[in-house]
Amino acid sequence: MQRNILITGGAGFIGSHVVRLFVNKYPNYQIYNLDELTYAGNLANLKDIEQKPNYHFIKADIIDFESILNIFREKQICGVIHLAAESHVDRSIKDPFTFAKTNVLGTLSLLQASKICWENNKDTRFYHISTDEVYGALEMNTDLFTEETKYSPHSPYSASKASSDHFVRAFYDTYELNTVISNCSNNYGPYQFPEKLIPLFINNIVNEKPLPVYGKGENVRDWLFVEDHARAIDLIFHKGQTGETYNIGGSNEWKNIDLIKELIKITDELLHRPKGYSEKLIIYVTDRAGHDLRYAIDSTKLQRELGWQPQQDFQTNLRLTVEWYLQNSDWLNNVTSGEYLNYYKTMYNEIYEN
Ligand code: NAD
Ligand code: TDX
Repeated sequence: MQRNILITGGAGFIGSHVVRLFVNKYPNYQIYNLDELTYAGNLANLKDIEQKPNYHFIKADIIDFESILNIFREKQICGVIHLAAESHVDRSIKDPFTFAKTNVLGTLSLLQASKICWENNKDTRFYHISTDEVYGALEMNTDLFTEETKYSPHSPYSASKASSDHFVRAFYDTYELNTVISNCSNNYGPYQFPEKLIPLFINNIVNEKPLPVYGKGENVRDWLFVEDHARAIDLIFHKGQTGETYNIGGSNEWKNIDLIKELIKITDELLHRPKGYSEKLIIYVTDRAGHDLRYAIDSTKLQRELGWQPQQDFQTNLRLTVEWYLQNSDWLNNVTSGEYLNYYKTMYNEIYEN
């Protein structure tokens, strides 16, 4: 059956993996990648599939409701996988308005267009991609986030994502829109913008730049390989129950400082540097404001109901990720020039001034 699917944010990190999976796996679907190409959007992430006949790119801003409505009508969109967002916590602390606009108003604009266009069509689905950060922070060695955990966002980023989740549920409750939501833990893998911990630190190790650890490096994150997230998204889009929420996580908790030492070990080895050579680059900097102590996801529901399991182990995928960044220095150099450099010089003035 032909389906016209809109994937928002498909030029970003996770979105590009989802677009690639859908374009390759479902040749009978028309995949429309809608992306505004902000600093985080990069069409180079999709070079290998851009010529495929079922792939189409649309440059548009999700906040622009009239344009979104026209696109829905013109392309006869019947499914949405919504990933477009401002996604970096540190940026949200500096500029919360952009996060409210994109993440809240942008999501509302897509929901409203779906509601208007899908009134007489039952074969539709609005899938909203969210984050574990909406649940707040966990204490060390205690519970995990389940789908029943109360929302308690702390950063402007997580508050904006929580708000967008509430709008999605409101459209299900009020208009019976066919919605589904997933909340995922920290992703890592190829094509991640190097402002996030893993690609930033790989890049800095390569260039022998400081590795700024926030606070004492004691915070814990649950890391999931991006392709495992993309496969979960495929399953949930096709088989998830309407109105439901699914947590996605790696069951793979790492204290930041332990993960950083592991990254140093792998990267130094691949660069043929002496063991522990780059540990001298670690510097402890002022903690992130409102820094959540620990995230950890219970994904039992997704495993039990839809049969999802992460593939391969963390060590294999982390090594594969480091190798990818080392082999794709052009990609890394392109995204770490211009606006990015200015941003980092302002963020870490004292660190990067030399
Ligand atoms: P990203 O920042 O790499 O990509 C976001 C994409 O959205 C970019 O291509 C950007 O150009 C696009 N975009 C931004 N504003 C837009 C607008 N107004 N209109 C159209 N396009 C716009 O993000 P990511 O890390 O790939 O995250 C994707 C989604 O997954 C987000 O919704 C994020 O909240 C969620 N998520 C991310 C993680 C993670 O670890 N990265 C974990 C859980 C959930
Ligand atoms: O320079 C750094 N130093 C540092 O110690 C950076 C960039 C991060 N950190 C710490 C902060 C976090 O405890 O590393 C951890 C991971 O940081 P990020 O990569 O910024 O991710 P996080 O804040 O945990 O949020 C991520 O996971 C959930 C994504 O950015 C979100 O989009 C996603 O929703």
